[in-house]
Amino acid sequence: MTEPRPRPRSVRRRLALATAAVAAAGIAAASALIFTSPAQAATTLGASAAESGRYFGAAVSTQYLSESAYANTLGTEFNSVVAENAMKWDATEPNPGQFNFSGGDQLVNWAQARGMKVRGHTLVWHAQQPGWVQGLTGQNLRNAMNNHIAGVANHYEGKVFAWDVVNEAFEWDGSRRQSNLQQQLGNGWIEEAFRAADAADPAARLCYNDYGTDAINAKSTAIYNMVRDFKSRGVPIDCVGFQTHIAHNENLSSYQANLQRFADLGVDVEITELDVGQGSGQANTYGTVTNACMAVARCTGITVWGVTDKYSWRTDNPLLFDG
Ligand code: G2I
Repeated sequence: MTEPRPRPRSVRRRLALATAAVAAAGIAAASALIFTSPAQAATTLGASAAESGRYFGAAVSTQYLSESAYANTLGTEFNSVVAENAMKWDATEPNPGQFNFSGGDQLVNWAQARGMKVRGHTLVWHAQQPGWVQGLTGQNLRNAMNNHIAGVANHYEGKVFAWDVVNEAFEWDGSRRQSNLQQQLGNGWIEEAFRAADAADPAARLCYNDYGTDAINAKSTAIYNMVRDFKSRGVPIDCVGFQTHIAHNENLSSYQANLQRFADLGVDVEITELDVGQGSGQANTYGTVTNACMAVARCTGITVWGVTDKYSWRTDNPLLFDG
């Protein structure tokens, strides 16, 4: 990742973005709770989401928790967090069987002290694998995957409400990504990962998480078919995460219908990594995504992929806040 660079920004634009998301959440909540007086309407993202039992979270890099502006915005506006990197395989198991939970624990403690929920991200992914995993083959990789899931999910049992058990296992055309996991373990590896996670933490919500699934398209349909198959065979899956890394002018005409068709399979849906590129319509796009979640009863919450543009993985100012 390149060094974050300072960029000039408009405070007014920031306020407009956050207000669009709060307004979208508040309007839907108010129509459900007709006794909510305007004077008592929530003014933060987290409190607005909580009015309908949802969460509004942010991805967090623990190294920035010591910055007061970052920590204040995070603690004030959001009621859920996810580790941007600290709970991934390379961070949590740098050497075989030697776990390091320092970053993840720091975030969990910070969140718990403030009554915030914690999402878990991510148990199994083709990226950010430690070097020792990348060269494993066959049964050795299978054992490593299952041991990793058990070690991490056991450690965080009772502390995270949901896990992204498997991340980004499909290609745009709906085929399986030809990762080391797919090539070494075959088609059954995703199911195996969910069963291992269920054994390690039976109470956590177990999610499949991916990007490019913001419409009814070949990729989302392949994932839909997998989830339908899992539900029909009793494979323990509880939720699907829609990352929603999108452009300011993204075509979202089937976004809500797509969420709804997954919900109709009997899983929760979550917006897990929302960010929207800067440009005309950016605030409206945040509003459209928020309204879609509010309109789907099983859409349990929204997470934006970072607190401030200053530390975003993208360079097109995609987040709700800055310094
Ligand atoms: O790529 C955006 C997201 C797509 N979905 C899965 C997410 O887990 C992913 O997050 C990003 C993080 O935002 C980045 O911060 O995942 C990247 C890695 O694939 C993260 O970047 C990495 C850099 O590549 C490393 O060089 C760096 O050491 O962050 C690491 C920690 O700062």
